[in-house]
Amino acid sequence: MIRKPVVFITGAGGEIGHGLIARLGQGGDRRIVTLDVNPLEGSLRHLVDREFTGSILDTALLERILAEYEVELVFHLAALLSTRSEFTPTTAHHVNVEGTLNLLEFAQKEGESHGRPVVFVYPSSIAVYGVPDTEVRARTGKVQEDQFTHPTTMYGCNKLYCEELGRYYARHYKQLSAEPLAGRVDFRAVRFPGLISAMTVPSGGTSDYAPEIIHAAAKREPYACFVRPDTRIPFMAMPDGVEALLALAEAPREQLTRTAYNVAAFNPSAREILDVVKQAFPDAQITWKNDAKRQGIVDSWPGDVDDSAARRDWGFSPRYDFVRAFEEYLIPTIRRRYAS
Ligand code: AKB
Repeated sequence: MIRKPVVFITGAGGEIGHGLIARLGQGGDRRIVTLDVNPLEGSLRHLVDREFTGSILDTALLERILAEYEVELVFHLAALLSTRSEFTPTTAHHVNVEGTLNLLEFAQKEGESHGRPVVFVYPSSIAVYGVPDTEVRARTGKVQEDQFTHPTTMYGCNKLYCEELGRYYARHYKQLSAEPLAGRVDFRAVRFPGLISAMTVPSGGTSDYAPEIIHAAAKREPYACFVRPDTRIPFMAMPDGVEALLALAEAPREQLTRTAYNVAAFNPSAREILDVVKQAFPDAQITWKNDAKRQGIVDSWPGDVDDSAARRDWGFSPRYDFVRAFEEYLIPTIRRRYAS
């Protein structure tokens, strides 16, 4: 049987998967195979060649996909996000760590079977950071990749460790093994800030307050924001997040000087987000109701990150700053979406 070359996306039905499939589908030149615990939304189905409904913990299912397809590129998006992971830390560890290990093994075997390294793109997160206190946070400004990597959440620990696992699969096998086919995983990670999509509302994250404010206002639903108005973390509009994944996947290996790269676009306070949303939706009913646990999580994340390595090595350059993200992407798209 001749296997078909494809891009493989796990967690395809989630926020990033939604944007990535829509973007890859525009080009139409790549065959897409997806895996998600839930069936894909109808609007995405025609863009994918084959949809598998199942878990990344199901190694028999992964073996089946391996036997049928020649996977050249993996976007491993499946994960439980930070707030959700705090409620079910051992489940988070199973899904986020063991699931990633399964996918790395899958990629290693794929690479061995077709004789070329498989590019493995992994969305890591600003959750890998644990800034000790607000004074250090204010004093530090833009955090670099190797600073404060002491996460306070299970999700942050999982993401940081999986970056290291990816590094192991990419480098350790190559250096220590006598096997000519070793080092078949070309692992690349991007540390995302909070992502804001006009098309979907996230679930289980701690940066979710920003998209939740915007979507609630557009739907004319009341919303109680769970962080203080002065809370400030980095964010990015989803189209820039998707472009970042694609640009990192395409970058020549020899240009990459790191395993994991910071990326960011703007870092408004929750109050600044509310102000622009109120201009667009003057009837928005947004109140403040602090959740100490979730506030503690965002306070441990940096107020901003230094993404100069991503800009230098693979040309990361977000199109949307704070004003453009709201004026040209979020507000008009969300308005249209709920109007229809
Ligand atoms: C979360 O809030 O858990 C995610 C993230 C910042 O990785 N959005």
